[in-house]
Amino acid sequence: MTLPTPLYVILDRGAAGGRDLAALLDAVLEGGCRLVQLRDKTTPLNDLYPVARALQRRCREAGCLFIVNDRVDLALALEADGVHVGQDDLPAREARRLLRPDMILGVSTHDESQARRARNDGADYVAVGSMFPTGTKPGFRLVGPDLVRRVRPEIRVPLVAIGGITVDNVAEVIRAGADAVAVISAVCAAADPAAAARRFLETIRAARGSAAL
Ligand code: TZP
Ligand code: MG
Repeated sequence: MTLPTPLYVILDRGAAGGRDLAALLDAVLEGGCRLVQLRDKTTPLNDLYPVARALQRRCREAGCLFIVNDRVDLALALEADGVHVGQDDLPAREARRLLRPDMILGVSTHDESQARRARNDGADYVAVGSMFPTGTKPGFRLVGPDLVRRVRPEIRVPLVAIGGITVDNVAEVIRAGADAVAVISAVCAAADPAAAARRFLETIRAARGSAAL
């Protein structure tokens, strides 16, 4: 699988700070993002379902992939484009077994052996982080762009860098070999999320151009 876009925006209710997720999604789409994840660790599933359904519909209209964080059951019920699991969620191998074959499986990893296992368990993309310190994930493990550099040669599935990524440091992780970057606060908590998404895409494009030189 190849990721259709290098910018992966994670819609996180906490980071959105009370802003409506549908409005946030519209802004992110306007900014050019075509890969979105819903991450909501607190809303009861019964309440989250209709919200997720509405966001998914909007993504479909816009030609944007819609991935569900943590919950394989929700992803299956929605027939979402995919699900993203971490090291504390349903094991990736089990998620892969439950998902439809065409659904995307993303897995969060924090070292080489986790990245290898994720790939072997059927991940379509492997997320690595945290690239930089972040206030969004308590207890984050700081691995830096160096982990991207180390796993790049042996992990052939797309690598998504995550954690503390901003427009100012995104070029560094792209040059380290990341295919895409996943961001929460730098877009969801931005005063102008559409402009933030646009600036990310421009900066990533420029970094890719200079990496190829
Ligand atoms: N996994 C590793 S770091 C992180 C997650 C979910 C948080 C990313 O959020 P931000 O605000 O982009 O640093
Ligand atoms: Mg998780």
